[in-house]
Order: sequence, then C-alpha cells, then structure tokens
Amino acid sequence: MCSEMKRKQLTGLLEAIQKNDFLAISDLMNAVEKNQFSRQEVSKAIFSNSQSALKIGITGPPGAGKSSLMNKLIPLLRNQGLSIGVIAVDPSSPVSGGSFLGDRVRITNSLQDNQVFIRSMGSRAELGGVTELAEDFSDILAFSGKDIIFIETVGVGQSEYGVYEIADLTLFVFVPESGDEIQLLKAGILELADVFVVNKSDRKDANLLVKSITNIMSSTKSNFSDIPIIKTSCKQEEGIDELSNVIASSFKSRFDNANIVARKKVRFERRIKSLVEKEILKEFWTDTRLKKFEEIISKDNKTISPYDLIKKIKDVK
Ligand SMILES: Nc1nc2c(ncn2[C@@H]2O[C@H](COP(=O)(O)OP(=O)(O)O)[C@@H](O)[C@H]2O)c(=O)[nH]1
Ligand SMILES: [Mg+2]
Repeated sequence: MCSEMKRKQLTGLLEAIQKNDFLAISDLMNAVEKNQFSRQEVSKAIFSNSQSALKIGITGPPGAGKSSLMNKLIPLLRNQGLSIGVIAVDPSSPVSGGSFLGDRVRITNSLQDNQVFIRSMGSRAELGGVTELAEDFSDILAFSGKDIIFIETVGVGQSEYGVYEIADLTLFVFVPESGDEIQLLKAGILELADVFVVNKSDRKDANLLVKSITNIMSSTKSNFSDIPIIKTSCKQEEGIDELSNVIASSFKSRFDNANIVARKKVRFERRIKSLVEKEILKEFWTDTRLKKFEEIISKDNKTISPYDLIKKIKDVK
C-alpha cells in the first residue's frame, strides 16, 4: 500500500477510534501488532490525546485471581461513571476462556457494554516486545477515551513482563496458600508495588500473609504507610469496594498525586532511553559494517581483541 493511502487509512481509523468504534480500535491494534503502520506515525498522531487515562498494572502469580478481581471491579468502576480498557497479557486469555469464566454473567454484561473494551495479548510475542506492545495498546485505548486501563500480566517481578514500567499504578495480587510470594517480596519486588492485594481471603492464613507483608514492608520501606494492603475475596465479594475506591480516587488525583506524576515522568524517560538505544543500534549496524564484521570473524576470532574489532568496524563508513 502506498504511504498516502496508508496515511488516509490511519486518519480514518483514528477518527473512528475517537468515536469509540470498537472495530477501529481492534483494527489499529492488529495493524500495530503486525507492523502495518509505523509506530512513529501512530504515536505522533495519538500521543498528546492519550494522556488522561490511568494505567493500572495488575500482576501476581497465575491463579491468584487477577482476572476475577477485574471482573468484579469493572461493574463497580462503571457505576462511578468510569470507562474501562483491559489488556490481558496472559496465555489463559480472558476472552478465549479460562480466567474470566469465573463470572460468566458479569463478563457477558461487560462485553455488551460499549464503555468496556477487552483485548488479550499472547505472551508469545517476542519477550522484549510484550511490554512495548502493551504500552502501544494502552495508548490506543487511552486515545479512544477510556478512563481506566488495566494491564494484567502473569508473574511477579519478571522483567519480561515489566508491567510496572508501563503502569501509573501497580497492584500486586497475592494469595494465602503459597509461601513463594514472601521470597519475591524480599527480593526487592515490593519497591515496585503501589497497592498490595491479598485475594482469596476467604481461605485461612490470609491474615498471616497480611502480617508478613506488613512486617517486611515496615522494615524496608519508608513510605510504607502510603501503600494500602487490601484483603479481598471474589468468592465472598469482600474488599472489592475498598479496592475500587482506591482505584477511583487514584484516577481522580492522577494529575496531582506526586507518586503518579513521578511515575509518569520515569516511564517517559525510560521509553525515550529505550527508543534511543534501538535507534543507535540500527544506525550502527549498517550493511557494510555487518559485512566487515562477518569478514573479520570468519578469518579471526581468536587473536583479535573485541575492542580492536569494534574499532575496525567503526572505521567502516
Ligand atoms: N476461594 C476463592 N477463589 C477465588 C477467588 N478469586 C478467584 N478465585 C478462583 O481462583 C481461580 C483463578 O482465578 P483467576 O482470576 O483466573 O486468576 P488469575 O490467573 O490470577 O487471573 C479461579 O478458579 C477463580 O474462581 C477468591 O477470592 N476466593
Ligand atoms: Mg488471568
């Protein structure tokens, strides 16, 4: 397709997206995923109009109840007049089955509600690319006017799903039955959490887990009292109200809450630095340099020092 046609197609999609046209949202996401539009072009067109959403990362071990929690939270947030986007980076996708089926009725309601857009994203996408694509998707949802955007990822603290890097607020969901979480907490992960959720509090030992988290936090984190630890049970509908209130009030204060504002700035810096790295790599590895590199190492990879090799490659114009 010629670039003029592409530009017109993108403009058309963006106009439709601003009117909350679901098909257009999903078409643009697919096009970005398949690199049919350049990321630069899309970002340039939507960036300034995608800044008023609150992006919430929701992370935790598989089975902790992340999808169930979102399922319960969505209607409460909708009652407060907030529109919702969900990006599920999860092999057991909420749309195709598994996780969201815990509450079939609610999600069916959500699917008929045009203020709730849910999109799953295979974590099969190249690892480093998952975060970047989730970020692009969340910008598209923000551009479509969604207030709250949930990004659900599996695992806690795995760098390949660095959801905290793209979220304004990160919820860590833990469950009482496993001791692994405490290890993760000790490993410095707690620095990244803005809200702790102890889900499945209908099970025994929920209070013990809350206590462990409190102990670890109070001994290592200075602003510990700012970080809520909320006990929830999707089964008994407990604590969900409290969690939805934390989310709604974070949304309301998103432009003046120091933590959220600082997080946005860090995120922006990180995004720029990572783009610069990519640009520079691309500029460095010209075809002639690659050829020279291959040529040298096919003859000598034992005596030439890597630094000399780099110099030789750099000298190639
Ligand atoms: N007992 C109990 N089970 C729950 C609760 N929340 C979720 N579950 C169940 O835990 C399982 C995993 O939930 P899911 O939301 O898919 O977890 P995810 O992998 O973190 O998204 C499902 O069978 C849920 O019905 C809860 O509060 N209490
Ligand atoms: Mg899930």
